[in-house]
Formats: sequence, C-alpha cells, structure tokens
Amino acid sequence: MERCRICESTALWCFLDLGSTPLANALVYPGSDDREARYPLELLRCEECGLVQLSVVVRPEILFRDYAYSTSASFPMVEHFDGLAAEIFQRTTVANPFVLEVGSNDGTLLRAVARRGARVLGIEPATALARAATAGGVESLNLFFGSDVARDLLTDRGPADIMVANNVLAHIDDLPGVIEGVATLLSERGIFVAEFPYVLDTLERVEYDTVYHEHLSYLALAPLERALARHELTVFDIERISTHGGSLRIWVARAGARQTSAAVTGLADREQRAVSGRGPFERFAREVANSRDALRAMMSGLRSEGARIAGYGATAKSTTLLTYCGLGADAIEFIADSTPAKQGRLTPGTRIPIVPEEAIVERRPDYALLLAWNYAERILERSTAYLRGGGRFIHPIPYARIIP
Ligand code: JHZ
Repeated sequence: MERCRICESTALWCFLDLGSTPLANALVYPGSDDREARYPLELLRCEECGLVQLSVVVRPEILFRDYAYSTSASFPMVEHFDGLAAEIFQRTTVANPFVLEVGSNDGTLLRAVARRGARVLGIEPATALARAATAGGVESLNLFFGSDVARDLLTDRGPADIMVANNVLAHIDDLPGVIEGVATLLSERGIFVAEFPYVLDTLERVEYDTVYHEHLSYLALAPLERALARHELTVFDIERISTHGGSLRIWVARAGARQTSAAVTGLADREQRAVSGRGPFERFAREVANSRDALRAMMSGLRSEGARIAGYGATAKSTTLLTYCGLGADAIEFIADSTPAKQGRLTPGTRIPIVPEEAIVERRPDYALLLAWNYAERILERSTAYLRGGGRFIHPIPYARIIP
C-alpha cells in the first residue's frame, strides 16, 4: 500500500510488525510438501484520515475462492444473525423487502431474513459456499461485489430495500468501489447495514491476532463516514456489539432520509479522543509484544511440568497467534474445531492437525488453548465433560490466563 485506500494520502505510518505469516485460512492437506507462502504482516495508520490498514494486499482470488470458514459452524453466530434479521424487520416499513447481502457466506443471515418473508440474494466469491447456499434455498451468485456488478444487478433485479455487508468490508481492497456499488443499488428509502470488528476494541483489548491478510482495513467510524459521504450516504445509527472481540454495526441511509441518532455523534467524539496522535498505537505495539511473551512463558512453564496442551478453534486468528508466538506442533498436539471442511487438515505453517471437537473429551489434554477466545463463555458452557475431567482452558488475549 502506497496510498490510503480511503483518502489516497501517502502519509502511511507503520506502527506494528508481526513478521511474516502464511495466509490465515490456507489450511494444508496432510502429505502436501509444498511450503506455505508467507507474506509480511504489518499495520499502517493513515495520518490523514486515520484508517488503519495492512501494508500488503494479497489477491482476493487467492484468499477467498476456496474458503473453509463457514458462519453456521459457530452456533453463536447463527443466533446473532437471527437477532439481526429480526432487527432488520423492525427498521424497515417494506413488508416483503428485497435483501441483498455482500459476502453472504453459507447464507446464514439470508435464511433468517427469508424465513421472515424477505426476497433474498447472496453475493459470495467462495465457490463451494455459494453453491451450498444456493442448494439450501438461498440464491447466491458466485461473484466479488463491486460497482460494475451493482450496475448489472440494478438492471436485472431492481433496487435493494436492504443491503448487508457483515465481516466483509475489512476484506475489500477497493472499498470506495464497494460503497459506490451500495449507492448504486440501494433504493431511495433503503437501508445498508454493516458489521465489522472495531479498531477501538482491537487496540484496547490487544486483539493483535485479528490482524491477518484477509483483514485489509481495521475500520473506524470516521474514515468510513468520509468514504460514505462521497456518495451522499450517512450513518444514521450505530451499535457496539460483542461479536469477534468487539464490533460495530452501522446503519446507513441516503443523506437526509433518516434522522441521525445521538449514538453516532457520541461515538464519533469518543473515537476521536481515543485514537488521536500516535500514542495509542505505540502503546498497542508494546502490549502486543508483552502479550506474546506472557503466553510463551505460560506455555513453556506448563510443558516443563509435563502438561499436554491442545488448541480449541482452528480460527483465522490462530494462524497469526501461533506464528507470531512461535507455537507449533511440538507445543500443541491438535486443534479441535466444529467445521467439517477444516477437520482432517493442518494449520498453515505450523501444521497442527485439526480434528472434530469431540477430541477434547476423548483425548483429554490438560489444557486447551482457546484460539476462538471470542466465544470463550459459550465454549466453556458446552465443555462441562472436559472441565469435569479436570481440563482447563488457556485464554490468550489480552494476557494469558487459565480459566475457569
Ligand atoms: P471465528 C472469521 O475469523 C473469518 P475466525 C473472517 N475472516 C472474519 O472476518 C472474522 O471471522 C471476523 C470453531 N468453533 O468465528 C468454528 C468450534 O469449534 O472466531 C470456527 O472454525 N466450537 C470471515 O476464523 C472457529 O471455531 C464452537 O463452539 O478467527 C471460530 O472462528 C464455536 C463457537 C466455534 O473466526
């Protein structure tokens, strides 16, 4: 990146270097002797508009065509999107709205809105996910969304009453192009809703493992409002939500179409105070190194006592965490995960076997490193057999601790 993707300034300041890592979801088939490609993982801050962004862009075709993450494998996300579907219906006055989702994954959200009476269309670049969603009744076009696609869709399908982009804006290099696409396709009274991990939470809670090559931008309200304003779109309401370690849900409409809530101005002020100057970013970089040292010290202490350690959740985050902390197959026996497409494969770079969740009870490791720490409470609730057998979890973020 030589220019900021939102304001095109060249004043990009690097404040964090996590070394080189493999692509977070490039899971390996056993027996493969190809070495996983590694790419630098560095965070830059635009000193003009404030957008935090990665220093390199990996081509989306490489990242997303063959993609193992499926929303429905995480039951808390299914509940979460059911809640969002209900909220969409509270906010629209259209009885059978046309709902279009960008990055619709396996159709989890669209299924929930379709159940409530919406006409739905998904746009999903991952081929297997788009196919599976369509087979399951959620029509999904296997495409990358952008301004050209939006123009074609407007002709073929007409304007959308609701547009959704959840956990996808951060993944898009041409973010201005996607926003232009939203402005093209949204009906006059339409609503665009988007969720994304919030950079304030990332910084404050030292969630450095959410930095990986899929996440090109670490979004905040101010730079996004700037990009939306160019197309006369405004954020009229905002919610801070707990998903993925702290996210924002923004509600967007055409300028003047809806009244802006006090939550928007309140957060804009708070954000400005929290991320002005270089201090918060320098502090974050120091805390990241301290967090790594704390986890490494705990892991080697436990291993020297003879403890057996596994992992829980073959998350995208785990690739950054394991690589940056230098934890490999010698430190972690296996990683349990509920996603069928991940099981039987190996983690990128570290090559730790990924197995079904039951292994946690069957193989009884003394500790399970919680790589899906964003679901800590829910995973603990359903791990009673493991806990009763004396197993414990290691929560790595912000600083390593044993729970419960
Ligand atoms: P989870 C994803 O990142 C991918 P990841 C993506 N790039 C993105 O932007 C972020 O989300 C925001 C498993 N699991 O949600 C399922 C269990 O095994 O933390 C998943 O593989 N048992 C789009 O990959 C993983 O953990 C369980 O009980 O970091 C969770 O992945 C639960 C709840 C989950 O996202």
